[in-house]
Amino acid sequence: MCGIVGAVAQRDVAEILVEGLRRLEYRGYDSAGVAIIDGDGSLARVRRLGKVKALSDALEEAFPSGGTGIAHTRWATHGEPSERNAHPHISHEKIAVVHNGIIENHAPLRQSLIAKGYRFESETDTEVLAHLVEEHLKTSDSLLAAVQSAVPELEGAYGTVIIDRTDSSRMVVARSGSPLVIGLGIGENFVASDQLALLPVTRRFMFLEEGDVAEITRKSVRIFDKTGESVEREIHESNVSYDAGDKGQYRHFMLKEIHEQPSCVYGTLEGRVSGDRVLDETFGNGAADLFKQVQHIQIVACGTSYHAGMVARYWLEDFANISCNVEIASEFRYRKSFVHPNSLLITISQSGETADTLAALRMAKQQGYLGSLTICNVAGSSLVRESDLAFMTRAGAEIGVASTKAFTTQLVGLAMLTMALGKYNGLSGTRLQQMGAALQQLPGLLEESLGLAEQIEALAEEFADKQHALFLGRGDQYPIAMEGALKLKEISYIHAEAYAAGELKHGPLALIDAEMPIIVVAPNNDLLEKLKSNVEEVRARGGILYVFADTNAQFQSDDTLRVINVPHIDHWLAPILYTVPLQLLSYYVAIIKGTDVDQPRNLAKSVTVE
Ligand code: F1P
Repeated sequence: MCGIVGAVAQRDVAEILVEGLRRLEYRGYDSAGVAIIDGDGSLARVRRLGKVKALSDALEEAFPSGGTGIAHTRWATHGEPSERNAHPHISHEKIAVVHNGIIENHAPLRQSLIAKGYRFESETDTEVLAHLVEEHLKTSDSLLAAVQSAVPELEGAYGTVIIDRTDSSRMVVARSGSPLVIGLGIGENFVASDQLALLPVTRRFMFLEEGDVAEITRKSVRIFDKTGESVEREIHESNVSYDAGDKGQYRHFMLKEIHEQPSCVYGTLEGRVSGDRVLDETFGNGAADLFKQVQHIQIVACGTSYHAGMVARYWLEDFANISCNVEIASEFRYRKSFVHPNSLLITISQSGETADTLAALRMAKQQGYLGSLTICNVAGSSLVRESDLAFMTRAGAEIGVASTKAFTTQLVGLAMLTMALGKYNGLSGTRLQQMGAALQQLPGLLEESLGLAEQIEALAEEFADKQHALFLGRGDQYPIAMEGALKLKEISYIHAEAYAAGELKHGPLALIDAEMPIIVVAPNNDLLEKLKSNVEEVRARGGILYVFADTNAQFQSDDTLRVINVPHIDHWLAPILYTVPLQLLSYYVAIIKGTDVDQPRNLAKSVTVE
């Protein structure tokens, strides 16, 4: 979603800001802008609808000089995507503001500011913030004090950076609900909504906490918590490596990330599984004590991460003998749910910043859970910091908006959790040994499954003119069918639905005809024979089937059924392996359709508003 970059330096910062925005492009946005206090103390603001490239082209002719500036990529919430609604927003050519999140009480604030004589140029909630700070500045002796007195009036979520044209020595930042990280340089300091934006200029970061307001100058950072107390925040040395321009040999980040899965899975397992044992410490300090007490699990997540949770429910109940519920975070957070005794709350999120998931965690903390664990790919993210335990997937930065390697490594984390909990709940030593061995084989099998790319690329031709597609699976492959359908929707814009194959006759069979491709995930498990019957039901009604099947599943290709053989795997881990061909299918269909694979329309990588 929206991205923020800010800088206070001696050197000109325009290029640093634009490069920062470029590194945040993957998050999804529709317009971009910068504001810089130039040498003669005026505000130079440039905004463009569309890509950061359009902004940098506009800036190319005369890069505004100046060492203090803010920049933003906007993902529209209030007001259409347009140059007028793009950030930064300005009050009286004096205050400039960039903002992530939503100011929920923007309407009454707007009315009261209009009554005080402020004129609004945009339809955004953010412009309220610019005028509000200017109003408070009239009765405050510094920008910091003005922001501190303005923020209690705000309802909703914000990560914001504010500069004042009349004082280029500082910027003031505030965080509530939208992440901000301060990057520490030598004689210069920075801020961003994601450390990736600042990696070219620093590796030293301080993560702001909820309610923090900070004043950043070239040589100092002063942070105040929500009570106004001066506080210190720990400095983290980042080891994230990411070159925004580096897709390597690949045409898109998504394809690169699909191909990285064997090594990411290997990295996620490394040093954490030995024989039949998953080291409890992998989940954080105190995990063993907590795991021994767990009798129930509640999983909360959104989108692709929710599908990982759905797979985990099968595993946790089948192997670890622990009851488990899974719910979409935006639903969970707004209803009263029953908390079973000794329940562990698990959140799953690639970004660690998803607003609904974070809100669900915060709500659950008041409800008597034994503790909370997050499965996450971003160290230092809000979910990681606010959860009791964290399992870090080691997928590396995922740039493609549609999640791929983050998903498969989440599943690896959940598989390891199943073993770790199973150990305390009657999972036999022999089975644990087999599971450990199967995990170790997974990277190699994933590599093998990538060998299907050429075959799937050819197959994709048959999908490109379709309007709809149906995905079918049973048991722990049902969520994989859902994930396959989501991927196809996200990047090819083809309408796709997933059904548990047993549900076919309860409705979707009515849709079957030769225009509706039906994709089936068919590993060689206990449900294979049932699934075969479902396949016949579709065939009998003229449907065209594409079956991703275990080499031993004995499906025969013919005019109405195409078999794509997937390597044989311990059926436990089949959901991870079968994800890969479905990712490849949506990728190649999207390529034929010519969509923006890495940044699909209307979607964002980090969904920091609800
Ligand atoms: C959830 C999610 C992703 C999806 C996209 C938008 O995010 O729905 O699954 O691929 O990036 O957000 P998260 O909670 O896993 O970060």
